[in-house]
Amino acid sequence: MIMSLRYFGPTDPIPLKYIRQIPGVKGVVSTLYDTTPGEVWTREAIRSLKESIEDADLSLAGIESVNIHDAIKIGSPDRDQYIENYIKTLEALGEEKVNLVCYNFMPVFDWTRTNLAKLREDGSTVLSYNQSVIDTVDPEELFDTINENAGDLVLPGWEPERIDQIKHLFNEYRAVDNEKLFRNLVYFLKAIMPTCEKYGIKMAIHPDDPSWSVFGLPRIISEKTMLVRMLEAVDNPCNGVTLCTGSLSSNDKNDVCQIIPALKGRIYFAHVRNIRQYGDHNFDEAAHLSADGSLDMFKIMKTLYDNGFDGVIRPDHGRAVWGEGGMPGYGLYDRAMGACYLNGIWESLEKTYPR
Ligand code: DNO
Repeated sequence: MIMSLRYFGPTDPIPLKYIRQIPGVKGVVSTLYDTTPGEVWTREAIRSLKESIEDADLSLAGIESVNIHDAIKIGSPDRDQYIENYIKTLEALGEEKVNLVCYNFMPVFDWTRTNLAKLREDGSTVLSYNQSVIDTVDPEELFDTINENAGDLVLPGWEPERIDQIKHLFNEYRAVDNEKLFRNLVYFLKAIMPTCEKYGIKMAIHPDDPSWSVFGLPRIISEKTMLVRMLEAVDNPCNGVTLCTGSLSSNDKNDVCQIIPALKGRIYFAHVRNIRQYGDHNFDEAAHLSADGSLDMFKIMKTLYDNGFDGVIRPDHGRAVWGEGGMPGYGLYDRAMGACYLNGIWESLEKTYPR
């Protein structure tokens, strides 16, 4: 298991040297933040990212994310060109010996929240989702609110320049239902598998967050059946999953500890965080500790351990604590506490159940 942290590149308020000081954190996952979906990555840019990380005595444990152009998700006539570009990016990553790629297949939006700083009883703030807000707001308004609350920071998945495309994208997705989106995912995966096999690149799809349709858009990677269907449709070891406990558990009908065994051997990356589920389609994020939220983190880690998980793992969104500002969900302190907590659980598992 490789414990890592997400790193937002040279403009990340959390420098690599701080990440290096978290006990047991060996690597980071990152991406080329100055590229847009569909662009071909150069070997030089990848190498420079990798070297900057290695200079800090950490490893580039994987890419989160190489984002997928909407033409591929929609299945537009120009999708083959974008798939070709994606393949070229994979080749460049493979040549630079980067072999874990996280991506998602969510239309238009990546993760969605309605509040980036909900005040908790302990004085910290967390990201939260309230369905009644989504039901009354239009997507453009949400986009503006998210960006206003992000201050000077650019939230991944919510890049301000995307606002101009939103209306157009909603029109394009009108003809795409869940089945079509699924077929487009399979088409994409089949096309990239030979390159992944050549370089030993593991693709790890990130589940939809939250795990239901927002604004009427199709969403397919939201529960066990669909994850399994996706793995079976392209039954290749290079086609795998990012197990995101918080995203899947946004729907309280998803039991992560039942999902893990169904994906056995194909979980290459894990985002492990806790959430507080309440009511239908509402949740707040939480500290990683089991007692702080609705999830049994020990049971989740044990289920990963028992099912032979040996991939890259990272704590996920944290609370904003101790006066820390910065990127919502991605401050240093609570994620560092999360990493230590998860490492502690893992150590006790290794010592109690040597394998
Ligand atoms: C949010 C993250 C997501 C994730 C992408 C993967 O904080 O978990 O943005 O990186 O969905 O492609």
